[in-house]
Amino acid sequence: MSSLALEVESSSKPKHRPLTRWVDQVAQMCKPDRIHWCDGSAEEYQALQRLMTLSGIAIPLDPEKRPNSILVRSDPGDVARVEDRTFICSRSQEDAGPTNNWEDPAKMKEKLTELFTGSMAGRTLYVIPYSMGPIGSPIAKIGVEITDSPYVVVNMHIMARVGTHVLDVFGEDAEFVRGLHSIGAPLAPNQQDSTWPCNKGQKYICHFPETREILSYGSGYGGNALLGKKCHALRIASVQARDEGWMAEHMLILKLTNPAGESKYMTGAFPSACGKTNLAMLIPTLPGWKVETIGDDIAWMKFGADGRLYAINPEAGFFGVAPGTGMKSNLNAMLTVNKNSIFTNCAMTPDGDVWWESMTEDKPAELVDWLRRPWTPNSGRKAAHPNARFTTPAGQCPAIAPEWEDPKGVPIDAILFGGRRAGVVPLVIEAFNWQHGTFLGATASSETTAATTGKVGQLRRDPMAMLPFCGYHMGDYFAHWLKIGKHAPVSKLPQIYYVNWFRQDESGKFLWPGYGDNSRVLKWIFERCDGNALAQDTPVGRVPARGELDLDGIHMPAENMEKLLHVETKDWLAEVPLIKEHFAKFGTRLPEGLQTELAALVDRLKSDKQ
Ligand code: O2Y
Ligand code: MN
Repeated sequence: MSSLALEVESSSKPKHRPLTRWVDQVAQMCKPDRIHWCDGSAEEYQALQRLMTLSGIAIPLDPEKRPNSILVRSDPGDVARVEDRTFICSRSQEDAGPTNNWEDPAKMKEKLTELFTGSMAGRTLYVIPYSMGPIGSPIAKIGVEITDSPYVVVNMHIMARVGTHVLDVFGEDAEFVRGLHSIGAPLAPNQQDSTWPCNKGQKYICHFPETREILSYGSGYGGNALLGKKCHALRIASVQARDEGWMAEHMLILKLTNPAGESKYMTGAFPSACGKTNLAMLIPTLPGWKVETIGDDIAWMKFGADGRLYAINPEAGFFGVAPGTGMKSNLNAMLTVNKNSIFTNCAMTPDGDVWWESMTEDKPAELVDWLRRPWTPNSGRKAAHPNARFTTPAGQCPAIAPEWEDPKGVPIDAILFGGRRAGVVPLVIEAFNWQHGTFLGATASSETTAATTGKVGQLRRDPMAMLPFCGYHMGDYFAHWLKIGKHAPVSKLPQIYYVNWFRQDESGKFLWPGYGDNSRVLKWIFERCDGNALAQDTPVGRVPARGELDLDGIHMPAENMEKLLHVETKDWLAEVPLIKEHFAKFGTRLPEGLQTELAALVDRLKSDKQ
């Protein structure tokens, strides 16, 4: 691979002196064979795909079946984000808080300088100027990723706005987030490269929030390597948002339209494996209702001049989990990945297409699995890796909302939190107010699935689904949420909800049909926002009043509906010590407003019991 030069000439070097100086310094340290300034063009994308194909990293898929698409298989030791190797290197350890790994920034930089020195030998250093968010949007931010991985470049082409036109935003002196990434696998002269070079034993995903820097070493996979996504758009951006009075959240953004043609925008924060992408692309079963997608993973929200919160999707593509995505669970995602997509760690069919578990009802008779071994349904193992991914342009999604790239963003009416709970938590709860909603988000919990941790059914608190992504002390993050709630009149703030699609009956059967029927809950939320649906107070929040959830067209015995919305006082009282234990982690940085909410919950539960 080292002998293959890029076929495109790049004339994209900018006039931004701090940027060119930084690139020069990095090049001196990493010692690449070549430097390529990415221009973000289709020609560049094609040249890189060709390069990856010729060097054996990528397999082009059958152009009749999946035009302009490739399959890439990673090293089995580099298949997912590595939370235990992810660090927040703030000056003070206290500022990283109890939920992040911390290391002293000077020490970490010393360690990383050692590792980065010569790390790109034999390789090309790519400079990727990118914008998170539509170029020119007042909510968007710019960054530059330097990487030695062509796989990262093609993924960034899809996931962010990349290239020469972004440099206009840089001008001569704009501030930007600096991200340096190396797979940590220098090549000696004439050394044969592997098809997924990486450094399994030395992974470091490091964030320097005060200086807005990211240093990522050793992994070429997903969130570890595509630095615009989790590293910039969540961990660094959450700090920028705190400092500048806006919000960077791990949330989908959807547009819901009723049969009268009126629309509302909602965001939703759910931990991994709770179907965020599916909800963002949902096809309602309710006649006349429509969901359109703005984003499936990250929302940046800022107050507009009218006092409302406006959200943009900072990303330009979807990096979705493939297994479990099929015509029933997510038709829109399946149609999105029909072309111009990158598939990672999926299985391959004999006729040059990709396959993963639950993609089709019937399993193919034979495949090559993600580890390149022959596979049949009798092999007794999965054909695709459980964290296999598709990278695909958001604009290709049939459900994409026409305004998804509107630079001013979309005004948010409702914020949803959620998790996977077999018991205790009702199908939907409306918060009494912003502070109570913040409490619901801060105490959000989910039972783990095999896909998340390997252990099934363990309760994990994942506040606002930000546990792995908050770039600072989570107690301060809660305080920031409360501060946001004081910034605007109550009437302008989004309403906050907590949903749980996963409640089960005594025999372990799901009580709620899920999928497109989740639109019934969205409809209730929509109508609540307009004051057109009724709710009933419970100690934990407001639930739909009897008969207010539209169940037309589904078979839902009344007793099941009762069970779905039931608030069992003794079960909630049993949650209280767990919440206390969770809150205790944040020590003195836990804002008083959340203690007040916990005390109020206990009072309401106790008076309910009497
Ligand atoms: O394993 C990875 O590197 C991907 S993680 C990811 C990708 C897309 C959207 N969300 C996530 C996540 O972990 O929340
Ligand atoms: Mn995510």
